[in-house]
Amino acid sequence: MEQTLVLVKPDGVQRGLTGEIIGRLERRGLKLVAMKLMQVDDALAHRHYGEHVDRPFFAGLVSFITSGPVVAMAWEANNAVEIVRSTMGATNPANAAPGTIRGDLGVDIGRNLIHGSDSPESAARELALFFKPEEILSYSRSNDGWIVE
Ligand code: DAT
Ligand code: MG
Repeated sequence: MEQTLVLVKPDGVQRGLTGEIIGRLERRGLKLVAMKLMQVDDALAHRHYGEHVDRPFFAGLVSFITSGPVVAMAWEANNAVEIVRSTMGATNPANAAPGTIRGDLGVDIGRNLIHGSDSPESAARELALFFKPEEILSYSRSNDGWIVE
């Protein structure tokens, strides 16, 4: 089963939108398999966002993601990466469709509330940065059969 890393970024935590964001992913039918409130340090921020190191916004991105607690989660479903990405909406909330997390809750690309891995390969790499293998749980829900055929 595919798993993906989600972060409620510091703006989401500070604005009291953690429950709103988790609720949307829960209602979609994704299964929560790991979660923790944590402070991202400089080293973790650099590893997590390593692909963007040469971009002009990199320093601001690191400073933002380390500016307060984040809620790190692993969510599971068939096609979890794509389902989370479509639920998040476009990177820039100004272009994100209404009905998406970023499209309903944000206005600025530098305060876009949520991170979701962009491919199964990124998800595996990012999940290993944020969670020990034993922190990602395996369990069934009594209503799984009403969510997946
Ligand atoms: P996403 O978070 O949708 O996967 P990304 O991986 O391209 O987007 O970029 C990571 C984060 O960096 C993004 O959530 C917000 C920030 N960012 C991206 N492009 C930016 C830009 N042009 N100006 C400012 N911040 C940007
Ligand atoms: Mg990305």
